[in-house]
Amino acid sequence: MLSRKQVEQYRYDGYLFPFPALTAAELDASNAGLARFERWLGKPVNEGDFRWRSASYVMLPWVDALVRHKRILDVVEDLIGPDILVYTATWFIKERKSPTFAAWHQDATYFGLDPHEHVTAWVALSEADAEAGCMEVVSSEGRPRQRRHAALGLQNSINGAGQAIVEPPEDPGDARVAAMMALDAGSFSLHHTLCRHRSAPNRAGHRRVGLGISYIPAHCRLTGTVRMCARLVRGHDSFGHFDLIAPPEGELHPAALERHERVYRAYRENYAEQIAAHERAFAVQPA
Ligand SMILES: O=C(O)CCC(=O)C(=O)O
Repeated sequence: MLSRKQVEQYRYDGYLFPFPALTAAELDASNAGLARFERWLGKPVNEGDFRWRSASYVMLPWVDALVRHKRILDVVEDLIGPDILVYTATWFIKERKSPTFAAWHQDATYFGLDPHEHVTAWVALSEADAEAGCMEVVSSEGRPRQRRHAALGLQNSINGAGQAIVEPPEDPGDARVAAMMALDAGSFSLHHTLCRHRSAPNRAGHRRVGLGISYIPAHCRLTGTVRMCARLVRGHDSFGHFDLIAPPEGELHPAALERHERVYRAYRENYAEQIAAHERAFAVQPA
């Protein structure tokens, strides 16, 4: 459970860390699960089609267990309330000594969720320190706001669209040194959907593995036209803004794989729609 001070800190900064979550046995089981998944794929998740980085709780029971982990949900509940959906979960993997990085960005940009209450729990399945290219964050200083982005398709970007904030910094906070969200394996950090974050290449001798789980309260809805799926992981959904998905029937079970394809397609459709919506919202108005 979070203290009042921690909740206030999160509301002010837009991030909070570190929190221990997985036992050594859970961590081993998760890494063994990831190795099985990569054997099935025939390649590292991060080198395969982007679909395999997305929403793997739909087809892998051990990831479903991770997104429902009590220690994670207890903390998330203190921030967004008792009725919790998983909107998506993404593998963020950087091979040892690799140039993979993330440019400064905000998760809210291409998600289209309203209100801005989405929180990401970034769960480390390996050590993720500064050398390994852990996440860096800048405090929102109590004034979070959506910044202008462009989907630049940056080379070596860990984010699908290679998106980056493209507006110039305008306040002293922007120039301040970012906090390094270093994590031990098995622990997690939290960042708000409007928190600016980035990460540097992995200079360490080990693979950096993280799963970013996107949690939203059940009252959140999508602003676009795409009907999306979500997994109810705690409480009740009395809003019906999403199609709730069933737990996987088994590891890579055909029915779960079919469902995953539907979930992923809707995710991509919404994402593309939101890129266009963001560009319209920030378009310079003719004089
Ligand atoms: O894992 C990283 O380095 C970046 C992660 C990220 O952008 C996110 O969790 O939203």
